[in-house]
Amino acid sequence: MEIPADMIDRIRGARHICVLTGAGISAESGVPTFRDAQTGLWTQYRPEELASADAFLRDPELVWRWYRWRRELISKANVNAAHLALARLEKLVADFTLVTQNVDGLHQRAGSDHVIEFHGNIFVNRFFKEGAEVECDDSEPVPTCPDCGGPVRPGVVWFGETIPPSALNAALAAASDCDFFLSVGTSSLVYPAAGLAELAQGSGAAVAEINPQSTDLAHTYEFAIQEPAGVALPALVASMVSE
Ligand code: BJW
Repeated sequence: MEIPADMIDRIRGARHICVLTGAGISAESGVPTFRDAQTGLWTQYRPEELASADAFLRDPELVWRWYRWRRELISKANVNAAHLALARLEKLVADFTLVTQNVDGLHQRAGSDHVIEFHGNIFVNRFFKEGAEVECDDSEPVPTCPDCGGPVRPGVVWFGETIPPSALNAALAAASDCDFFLSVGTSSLVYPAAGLAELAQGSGAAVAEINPQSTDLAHTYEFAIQEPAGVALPALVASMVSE
């Protein structure tokens, strides 16, 4: 596939590129997205019914079963061509910021050095009440703190919870400073992440989306590439390095 020449010109001329990724970038690694149909055991649940403090209080064993299933799936997944292309892009551009909504750590495994984890990391454990990180045996149905016995939860950001301030501030600063913003593999339905593109655009950046299904916001962007990330991102990087 070919990336539009005017998009490549904008990227080549950019001083600071900010990329936002969502679950779609890991789809080609076999990690299910949230709003495409859930697979296997979890078809009967919507993410909103599992990814919230209310869901955890209602049925912590169920929520832990979901996270344990996903941890295992992610541990066995391999990085794909899209993750690798972004790791390469980081090295080609002087000022580059990668913000991911994903909790799977696949960007880091692909070699991206600076990743802002907007929604946390699935392999971290935290106290349910205070949120501090904790080491514990997480094979129990509902893991507990070895010292105080309090319940432990996965270190991710659920609906109704605030984004970790350092991640939020770094992402807001990058979106308002960049001159090219690229949104990859996200439905752009979940805020505040979905507002970053608008913030960038309002600050003068050109915005592009890569997604095989056009999103509701695509018509507001300068460029929309309806291709899988594993096809479009390697093509984009190849165009950048070719004369
Ligand atoms: C491909 C592909 C391929 C497929 N290549 N692409 C403003 C307006 C309205 C509501 C709100 C608002 N501000 C806040 C809210 C509330 C809420 C929210 O946004 N709700 C909406 C659903 C309406 N937001 C929050 O609660 C956030 N907190 C917050 O705002 O705090 C302030 C506050 C606190 C208290 C009170 C009030 C305000 C927190 C949001 C946390 C989201 N957490 C989750 C779970 C993380 C943990 C876990 O992994 O279990 O994050 S939900 C889930 O959605 C996950 C994702 O990161 C996030 C986004 O999903 P994503 O990545 O876009 O995936 P999908 O599945 O939606 O889309 C995949 C896309 O890939 C599709 O488009 C495919 O086409 C595409 N695709 N194959 C490229 N090969």
